[in-house]
Amino acid sequence: MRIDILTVLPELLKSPFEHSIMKRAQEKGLLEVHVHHLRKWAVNEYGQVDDYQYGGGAGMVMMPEPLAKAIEELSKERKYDEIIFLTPDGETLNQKISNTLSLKENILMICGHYKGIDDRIRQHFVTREISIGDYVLSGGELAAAVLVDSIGRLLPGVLNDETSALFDSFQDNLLAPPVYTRPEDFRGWKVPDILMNGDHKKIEEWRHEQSLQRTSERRPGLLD
Ligand code: 6GU
Repeated sequence: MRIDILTVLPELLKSPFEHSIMKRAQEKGLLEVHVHHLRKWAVNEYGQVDDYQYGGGAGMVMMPEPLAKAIEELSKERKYDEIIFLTPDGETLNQKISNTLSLKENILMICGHYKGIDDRIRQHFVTREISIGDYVLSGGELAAAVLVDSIGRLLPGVLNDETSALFDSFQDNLLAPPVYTRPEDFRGWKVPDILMNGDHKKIEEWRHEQSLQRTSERRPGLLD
């Protein structure tokens, strides 16, 4: 899969993909992330990409021309399956959306800034609008990083048996069960006996019960 990201803050998107699973996904050639500086398509030599909003009001708006030019130039090289605008008024991200997006070949993400982007870009180019939750971030970059990570880890071959996504929280609408490692007795706090007796069938039953219990206590809405 290839993901292109349009942003006015490319520096913010360097580190998130240079470590751990995202790094491995790229090294294995399963994921390509290309970050593009929107200023490359600025309307003048000063690098302008935003302007005052019509109708008045505080805050700048990202101009349509740089975004349209960038989208069109990138689209000449490949057909995007989705052009996603990261925005707090988009559809709230969940595991199902990430699962669906992980099946695509080419995705273009647009990070908004200031008051947002000229609505004509949303109407004529954007195919999907995604938020990562009901709170406001300064820009779409961190949200794009979250989205890339949640998609990238689902690509076949990225995770191994140990890190398998099959047992993640949310993959079956259940939260993950509690986990323990050495030592067996830490400050008098003991690991549950059932995990120590080697009966794998019993352990799986226990984990499933714990998942159900956690989900009903913490996120009852997931069980509906
Ligand atoms: Cl995608 N962008 C911004 N600016 N804030 C957000 C968001 C996105 N998702 C939640 N808050």
